[in-house]
Amino acid sequence: MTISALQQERANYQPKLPLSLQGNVRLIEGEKTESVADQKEIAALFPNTYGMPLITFEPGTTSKEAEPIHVGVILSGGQAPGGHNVIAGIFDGIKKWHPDSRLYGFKGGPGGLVDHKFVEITAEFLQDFRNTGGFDIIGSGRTKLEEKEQFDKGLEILQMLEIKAVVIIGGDDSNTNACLLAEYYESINAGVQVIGCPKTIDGDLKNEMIETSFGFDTATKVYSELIGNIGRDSNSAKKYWHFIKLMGRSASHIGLECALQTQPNICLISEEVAEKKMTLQDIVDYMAVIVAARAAGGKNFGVALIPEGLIEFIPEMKVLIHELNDILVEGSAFEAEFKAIDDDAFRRHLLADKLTAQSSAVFRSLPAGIANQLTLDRDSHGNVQVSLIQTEILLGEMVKEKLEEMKKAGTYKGKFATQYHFFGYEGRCAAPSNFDADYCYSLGYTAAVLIGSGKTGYMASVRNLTRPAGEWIAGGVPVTMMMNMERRHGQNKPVIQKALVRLDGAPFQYFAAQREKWATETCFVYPGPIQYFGPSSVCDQPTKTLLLEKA
Ligand code: FBP
Repeated sequence: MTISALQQERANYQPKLPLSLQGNVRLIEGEKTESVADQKEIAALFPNTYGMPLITFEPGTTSKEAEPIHVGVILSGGQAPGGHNVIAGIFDGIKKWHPDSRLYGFKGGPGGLVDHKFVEITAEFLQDFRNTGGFDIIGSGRTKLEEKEQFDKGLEILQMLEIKAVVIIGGDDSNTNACLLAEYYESINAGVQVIGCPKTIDGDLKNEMIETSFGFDTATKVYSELIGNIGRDSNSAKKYWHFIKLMGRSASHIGLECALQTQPNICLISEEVAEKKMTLQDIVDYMAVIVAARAAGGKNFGVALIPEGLIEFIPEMKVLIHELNDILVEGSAFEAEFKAIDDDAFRRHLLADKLTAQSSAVFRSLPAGIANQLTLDRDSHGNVQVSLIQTEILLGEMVKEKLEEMKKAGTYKGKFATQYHFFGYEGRCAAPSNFDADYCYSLGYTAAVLIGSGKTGYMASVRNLTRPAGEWIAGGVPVTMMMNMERRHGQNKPVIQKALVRLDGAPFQYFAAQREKWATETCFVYPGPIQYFGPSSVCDQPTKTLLLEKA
């Protein structure tokens, strides 16, 4: 493999570990835990892994007589910077435990376990991947591990390779499934431990014990660099409004963090839209008023950030999308008839007639292109794929219409020209920031120590993250502690609670207190690219979200 000069230098970077993991480790068990809600139901569903104590590691004095331990690792879901370092941390951790320990990677995500596709991760193989972005070392996938048949099939290969533990690196759903797997293997005395690791650029897997998911730091730094560059371009040419959609599926953590970093004129927060029950028109009016106010001051340019999941948080759109999902069920007679029609306008007309009066009016009011995007193929769960909907264009076109009305009414004088962007894939495989490089390595190492301690059903947890890495607190949190019951596909299911942006939280409150000033004045900040070498004040800063939350 040919590697860049930066990658070569980064290969030599030794990620930092918390002090407690640098030598022999002592395990401290805390109080027994309870799930965040629905304790009775969760306890009944997880009789073997419910209520376990919190675990923290401290520097120890004695080392235990250890046997080699074979471990399997799986990367699950969307890529996030630092995944390779989690694997490096597990590898170094189990090799320290015993040099004859082995690490196997299941290829292409959870499906690799079921289909018995694996590779042994050796020191030489791993070397080129240390401190790099991407999940290409073993690949990732979105197969859901939730059926007994899958667990049994997986057990066959685990037993064949004498694997005693599996680490699942994933988001909330993958870690929920890791816990189901842990519970099942305990219930049949399979002798296989399962440990989870918190991954997702979306930043929505967090709680008291998991301060942030890995990848969020690097991805938001990459997007902030790009947004800053665009802000500077906008402030130089002074002729465009840039509408930028940002990844993050449901939660708006990415948009909020990027706003805190770059101080744009507008940043929509989906959670606020839902809370205030804003209509699409309310959002358009809010944006148009800001555009007009800037134009009145001679500023016909600006930057607006739009979270990817916005559309589903607008109450009327949510209802419309649900109705469309029901009408366009894959394999239904109507879907077949609908797909056979060539004429888009006729297709939309046909659909609009099948909707309730309110949704039909909303559907008919949408620009044709967006209405068509809402009818595209559903995902494997029958849901509309929000990342395919060009919300930034929808809003840009609607703001333009609104401004034309305002012009006629004499309340707006200005020029409105737009540029559209979508940032998502640009940040998911970036070389991890020093923060993510250290955090991920520490998470992997923590997982190895949890395995060495015989634990199962835990998620690796590394806290105190706004302090230098040496002071981070490593340990384990029972996955059941983060669970509640939620309605999924018509059934009550135990799931890890998704962390949306809290409107009473410090990051949002800070943003809300500044946004009026950022809207009318031009206060852009240009963060520039991630720095890997240089002063700590530039290279080792965690996200503003984390700093405000922990202040
Ligand atoms: P995870 O939740 O699996 O980490 O994925 C996050 C994400 O990057 C979202 O932000 C985005 O909506 C989605 O993945 C895109 O999925 P895909 O990679 O399948 O296009």
